[in-house]
Parts: sequence; C-alpha cells; structure tokens
Amino acid sequence: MERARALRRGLLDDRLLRGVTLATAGWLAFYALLTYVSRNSDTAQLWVGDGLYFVPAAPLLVLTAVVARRSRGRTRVFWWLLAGFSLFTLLGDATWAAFDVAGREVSDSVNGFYVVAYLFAAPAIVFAVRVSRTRLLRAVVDAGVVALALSAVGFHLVVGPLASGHGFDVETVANVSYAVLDVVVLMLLLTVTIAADEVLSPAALLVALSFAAAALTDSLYAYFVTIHGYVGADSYVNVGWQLEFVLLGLACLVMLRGDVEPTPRSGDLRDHGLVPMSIGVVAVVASADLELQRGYKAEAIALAGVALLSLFVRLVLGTREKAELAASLEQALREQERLAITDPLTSLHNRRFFDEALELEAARSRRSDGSLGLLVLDMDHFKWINDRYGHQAGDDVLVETARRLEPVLRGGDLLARYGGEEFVVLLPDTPPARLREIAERLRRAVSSVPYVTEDGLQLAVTVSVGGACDPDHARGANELLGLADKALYRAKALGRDQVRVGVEQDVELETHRSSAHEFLQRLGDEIDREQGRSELSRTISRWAELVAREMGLDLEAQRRCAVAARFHDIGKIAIPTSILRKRAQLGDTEWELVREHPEHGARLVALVPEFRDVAPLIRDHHERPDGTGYPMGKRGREISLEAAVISVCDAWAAMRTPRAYRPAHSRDYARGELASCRGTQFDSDVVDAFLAIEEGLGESPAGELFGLPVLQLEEA
Ligand code: GH3
Ligand code: MG
Ligand code: MG
Repeated sequence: MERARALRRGLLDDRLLRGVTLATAGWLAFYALLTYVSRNSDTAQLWVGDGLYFVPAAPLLVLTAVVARRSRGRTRVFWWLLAGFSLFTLLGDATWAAFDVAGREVSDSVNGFYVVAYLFAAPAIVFAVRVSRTRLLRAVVDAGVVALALSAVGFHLVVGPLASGHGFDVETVANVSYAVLDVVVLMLLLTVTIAADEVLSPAALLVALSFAAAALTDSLYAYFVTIHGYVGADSYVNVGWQLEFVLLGLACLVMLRGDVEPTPRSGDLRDHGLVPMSIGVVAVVASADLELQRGYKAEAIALAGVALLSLFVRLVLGTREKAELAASLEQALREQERLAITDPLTSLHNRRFFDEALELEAARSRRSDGSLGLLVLDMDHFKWINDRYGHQAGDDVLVETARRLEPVLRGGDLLARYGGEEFVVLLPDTPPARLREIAERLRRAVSSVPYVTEDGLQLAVTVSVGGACDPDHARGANELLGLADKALYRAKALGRDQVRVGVEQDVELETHRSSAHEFLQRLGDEIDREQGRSELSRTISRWAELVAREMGLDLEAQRRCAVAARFHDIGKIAIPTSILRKRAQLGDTEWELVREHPEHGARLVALVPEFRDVAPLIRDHHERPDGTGYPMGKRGREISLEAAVISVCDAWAAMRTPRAYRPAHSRDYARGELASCRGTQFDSDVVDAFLAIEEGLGESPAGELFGLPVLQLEEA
C-alpha cells in the first residue's frame, strides 16, 4: 500500500509524468474504442490490430535502451534485459502482424521470438531488486511450485476438459505453454519481491505491473484461442498488451526523471514466501491425487515428486540462510567489539581496552616478579595548535603522533589513546632505567622533526612524558597510573618537552636541579617577551638541534646546541629594556652594553651544573669566522662548530621575524643573506647544512618557523 501511494505521488507530483500518465490513459481508452468500432471490418481491424498497435510498442525499444545506458550496476543489467525483452516482443508482434496482413494463418508455435522474450524477462526479475543468493534460490523454488500448482489446477479445471473436446494439437500446446510461462514469470515476480532486501522502487513497481498485465492478457488469449480459435472479437486482448507497453514506458520515464532510491527492508527476517509455497505444495499434491483418480499414474508420481523435492530444497535453503545470518551476525558482533576497544581517530586501542590490560598486566607482573613500566604522554600546548590552526589540524597532529610513537615500541608493548591529547604506553618487563630510555625515544620521535600539515605548514610539536614502574615506584594499577600522572605533571611544570620517571628517589636533587632549569626557562621566555617575540628561543632551539643532526654531530652535541639556543640570549636580562626595545640607531655606549650579553648569558648558564658545558656556545654565538664578531673577535676554527650553529639559526630567525622597525624578510632574501655571508659572518659548513634542511622543509607562510607562535608580537 505504501508503495502504491509512493508511486501515485511520484507520477502525479511531477508535471511531465502527470501529463504523460493522462495521455497514456487517454490512448488506452481511444484504442479500446477503435477496437470496438472496427469489430465488423476486416480492413479496419488490420489497421488497429497490426498498425496502431505498434504506436506505443516501437518507442519502448529506444526508451529501455536509453535508460539502460544511463544506469549503473545492477539496475543497468535490469534495464538491458528489459531492452532485450522489448526487442523480441516487438519482433514477435511484427512477425504476427506480417502473417496477419498477408492473410496467412498465424502460428504461435513457429513464432519463436516470444519465447526468446521470456528468456529476457525471467532473469530481469532477478536483477530488479537486491536479494541474497540463498533467498533468491528460495524465491525461485517458491515461484516454481506455485506456478506448477496454478498450471496443474488450471489444466484440470479449464484447459484439460475444454481441450479434450477439441483435440490437443501443437498449436494448443504452444498457446498453453505461453500461459504457463506467464504464470512462471508472474510468480517469480511475486516471490522475488517478497524475498528482496529492499522495497521496490516506483519504476520497478511499474515494470512489475507491466509484466502482470502481460501475463493476464496472455492467459486470456490462450484461453480464447484454446476454446474457439482466434476471432475478431478477441482482439480486445490487444488492449491488454497496450497496457503492458504503456506501463513499461511509464517506468522508463520515471527512471529518466530520476527514480527514487529503493528503501532497504531491514530487520524483517520472516519467511513470507512460506505461505504461498505451502498452498502450492498442497495444490500440487491434490492435483496429483486427481491425476491418479483419472489413471495417469506416472504424471501423479511426477507431480508428487516435484512437490516433495521442492519442500526438501526449501528446507536446505532455509538452513543455509540461517547459517548465513548467524555468520553475518557474528561478524557484525565482532566488528562491534573491535569498535568498542578502538579509538576511531588514531585506530589505536582506546582507554577502555587499556584499563583492562593494565589490570591484567599488573596482576601478571606481581606473580612473575617482573617490572611493569607505564608511561603517560600529554601533548604540549595542544590547545594552542587547535586555536591557531583549527581542530582538523589538531586531529591530524594526533594521528601523526600515533604513527610516530608506534615504531619506537616493541611487540609486547601496548600503546593507547587515553583521551583527548593524552597517550599511554604499557611496557611489560621494563625496569626504570629502560623505561626512561624508551620515554626519551618517544619524546624525540615527536619533537625532533616538525610536523607538516596538509597546507604545508610546519608545526613544532612537543610532548611531555611521565612514567612509573611497578613495583619499583608503585604497586597495582591505580597507584601506578597515579604516579605516572604525577611525574607527567612535574614534566609540565618544569617546562614541558621532557621526561620524568618515578618520584621517591632523589626527589631533592631533582627538585633542586629542576628549579634551576625552570628558572633558566623563565629567563629565556622573559627575554623573548622583552624583544616582542614569544617562543622565539624555543624555535631557534629546534632549528639548532636539526642543524647539528644534519651536520652529523653526536647526540650530546645536538643536546648542547638545543639547550644553548634556548638560552642564548638570557644575558640580555642585564641590558635595560629601553635599549632592547629602542627603534632608533643605538649609540656607542649602548652598543657596548649589548655586546656584553653573550658573556652574561654564559655566566648565568654556568651557574647550573648540568648546563655548564653549553656556556662556551652561548659566549661565542656572536663570533664571526672573519674575526669581526664579539665579544672576543675569534677567527675561523677558534669558534666551535656548535657555536656557529647557534649563530646561523639565530640570524635566520632574526631575518624571518618582523621587528618593530621592519616587516619579516622573505625566505629568498634570508637564504640569499646566509649564502652571501658564507665564510665571513657564518661558518660555510653550517650554512650549507642549514640551507639543505630549509630547502627540504619547503615554503611556509612568511615569518612562520615550524609554526611556533613567534608571530604573536606583544606590543612594545
Ligand atoms: P599542556 O598540556 O601543555 O599544559 O597544554 P594543553 O594546551 O595541551 O592543555 P590542555 O590539556 O588543557 O588542553 C588539551 C586540549 O586538547 C583541549 C582540547 O581542545 C584539545 N583536544 C582534546 N582532544 C582533542 C581531539 O580529539 N582533537 C583535537 N583537535 N583537539 C583535542
Ligand atoms: Mg591534556
Ligand atoms: Mg596537553
């Protein structure tokens, strides 16, 4: 009913379709009237039955082919089969008409075109809707049984008794077999529609109605012909075939105007075909009984056999369908389970899975006396990345981070996204020293190479890591997680981009060391702010580490370069702000003061024991190979390569960021400057290494350095 309503709405709401529907209804009435008027004239009958008859039949061939060409997939096959059906129906009609016009006796038994048309119609039904193979087979069996039952009953009640009066010739057999084929097609249409996974679309419904009209008309025709031969009055059946063509034509037009997508029929697992099938079987058995009473033993046995066999096949198909259903349900269930423990963004395991694994591993490590390591990683300044580049970029960073962390870990380790921008790693059999080492590797995997966004932006992403071991620092899942969290908190408090593991041991030493470190970080940030460029020294630090690595310096040297670059300007704390922010040319005395900042910085850094080794780098970062630098006027090889690295990175950052008195220089300008001062102001090897890396990173928006917020100028 719902389908019929949708169809009616579909046909009447579209102005063109409404017009065509009315026109076709008018045509049918007109044709019926002509058939009536011409009933007494042979010539007029020829005109109507063999001439006008082709008015709707001929264009169908073109229409179905056009629809087929425009369709895709299953629908395309469906419409090509319909085009084939139209072609052979047309050929059959033409042959018939030719015989009729020539005044010859028309023989359906020699007109094989109609039979070929059925060969297209039956498979077309199979492609009309989406249906699983097992259900389709079931539908075919159902159709077969019901068609057999109808034919058998029909034969007994109508054709058999009548035909026995007229004799049973080839012609009658041909006519009856058309009726039987029609019934088969009709039943197939019904059972396949019932078994389908989707509701028929309006166009498919029109095709079904067209087939139904054809089948009924064919049956009437067979009935007339069998009883008293084809006579003029029977040409009313032509109206039935006209209806068939008209409906098929309307289906084509609906397709061309855009058919409605068929709605899937989900959740209905009932076997609707069972009722007609059962009635069919009963009818077949009953007619077998009738045959038996009439003495047709062989036929009776054949009929009963077919009924039994169909029941058996259906049983097998039913079982198979249940098995398929169970398999698909199981698969769906497994997929649900997988989704329940997977983070959709990174495809890593999610918190739920991790929490369970942590409990299990904690219990296992207690039994085995092993050390269970746990790391908690939290992205630094992640909110800033979201704010600056958008949520999508933030998501991309999370995915890329997961990809960078994975290869660092071993097979038995578990990496999961714990939530937001936090990751966790569970490492069985990992004592504290090893845990620290792996944590450091993870941190570097994130921070040492800039992230590149889809628009080619480079982002400096860092992560802070907290870790703890069971039983070395904590016992049990909860305590372990709590301690790792605390360690993470300390890593954040101490300036981020670092690893902290455990808590109890050497707390004091660590706090002491850390507070000095923290103080230097604050100093670095303060100088950046003083000069109106926040985060600048972090950026230069990133560059310095990259260049040192590019030049093949060892890990220690890379670290020294990174640290020295971060603190290279802290000596400026001794210079009055008025001088630092002055827009005009500096006077001689002022210059004297500024030239002291490398030495101040070196002295400050040397106060922290762990950074004593970077002091010389800071002192020498304004020296030049040609001897014109300060404070010492060192030359060539007197300047360490590491100090030369800081010098180049510092100059690059200065050129690429805007100043109070000028905008940022272009990338080409900055590259040109480095190249032209190669060997005089800057060390040649360092310039080469720098330009090589910079080239590899490619263009980024003016002033952006790894995407760090150096552009956030705080107004002087
Ligand atoms: P820090 O940890 O260094 O202290 O700074 P933070 O900016 O990372 O601080 P916080 O933990 O407060 O902020 C985390 C931000 O991460 C908040 C939220 O907007 C963002 N975030 C959380 N989950 C997602 C996510 O799935 N996608 C994106 N794009 N952002 C997320
Ligand atoms: Mg967080
Ligand atoms: Mg964070």
